Amino acid sequence: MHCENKGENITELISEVVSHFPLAGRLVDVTPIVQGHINTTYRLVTEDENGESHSYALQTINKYVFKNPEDVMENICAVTAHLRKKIIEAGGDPDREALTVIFAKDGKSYYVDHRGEYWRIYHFIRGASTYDTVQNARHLYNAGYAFGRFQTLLADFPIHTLKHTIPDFHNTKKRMADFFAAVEKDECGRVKDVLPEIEFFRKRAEEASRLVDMQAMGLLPLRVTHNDTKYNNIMIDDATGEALCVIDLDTVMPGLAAYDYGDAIRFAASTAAEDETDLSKVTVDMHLFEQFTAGFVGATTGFLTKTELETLPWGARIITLELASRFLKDHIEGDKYFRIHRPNHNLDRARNQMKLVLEMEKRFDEMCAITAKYM
Ligand code: GN1
Ligand code: MG
Repeated sequence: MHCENKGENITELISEVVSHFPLAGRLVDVTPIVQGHINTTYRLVTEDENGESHSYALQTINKYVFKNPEDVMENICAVTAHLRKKIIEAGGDPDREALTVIFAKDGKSYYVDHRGEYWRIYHFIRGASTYDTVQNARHLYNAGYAFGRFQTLLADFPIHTLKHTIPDFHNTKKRMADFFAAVEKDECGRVKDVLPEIEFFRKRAEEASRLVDMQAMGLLPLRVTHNDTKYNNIMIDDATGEALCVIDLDTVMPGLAAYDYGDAIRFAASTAAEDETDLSKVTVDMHLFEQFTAGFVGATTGFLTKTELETLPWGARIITLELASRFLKDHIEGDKYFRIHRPNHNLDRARNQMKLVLEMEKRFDEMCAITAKYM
């Protein structure tokens, strides 16, 4: 979805979309929120007749990525309802600790505009912020705890009812096969320029299957996982620094606990941004690694099995390898999936993540020792 590209007046379009939702008062402000590589988000502010303002998050669902937006919303509605119940039972504040979907006036959890684009609205959680980089180590402990708690709260969710909104999303075995298929096809003639990078994946193709194979053998269970545990998908309370709420629930699906853990490590414990091109800056910050691990393991103890906990460091290594391959695949295919902001952006991201894999390989014993310490 990129309505700006279609030459339409976005303000008019948003007013039209918003008129289908029962928001409090009239729309007074729309601000785009630039974050994430997939969906487009706006913060809406309305003012009611008493002069009080209300905030909402308006999003389009990217249909290239999510082929069936209705399934995405079905999962999100079910999961947020479950979280809400659990948070109330635990004496928490469900309006701040979980996302709240605003249903459209026709009772649906989304609105489809005249071009067939899907829109949804959440309450905007006030007094909390998301961050692209870690401000202090304690925040990361809290984030680890929040992502761990997310899985724990969903432990009794009927997992079989979840729709696979992106089939095989973290099937790292299939991801590797898809990557090599794209190399074979070479639809943009870019393969000749990335031969050493491709070799990197050939060497590691087998280890990418490690956890998927363990799951197939019955050694690892499927959990209700978030599947996109980037640090900026956690809202941190401005007042307390607590990780308040897990957001971006589009990819909630059955998955492996180790990949939720690992994807968060990949993003938050890296010493550089995901697209940093000075690769000498990219390594794992072991202090942040430990903080996140302590929080995550603390929140999941008694719930995750011993084998699951033992596979956490592999989760970090393999999910980083997966993402490196996805970025390079998208570069090879002409940048159709991840939004880019400059030429070769996906290639830069791929090289960055490959460097991070190398760093994790070097520090793997240390990563395992730290994880073991908290088990
Ligand atoms: C995408 O759009 P965003 O940032 O929430 C992607 C994740 C990647 C991430 C890499 C549905 O997430 O899998 O890890 O980019 N989401 C999807 O930054 O593919
Ligand atoms: Mg996402």
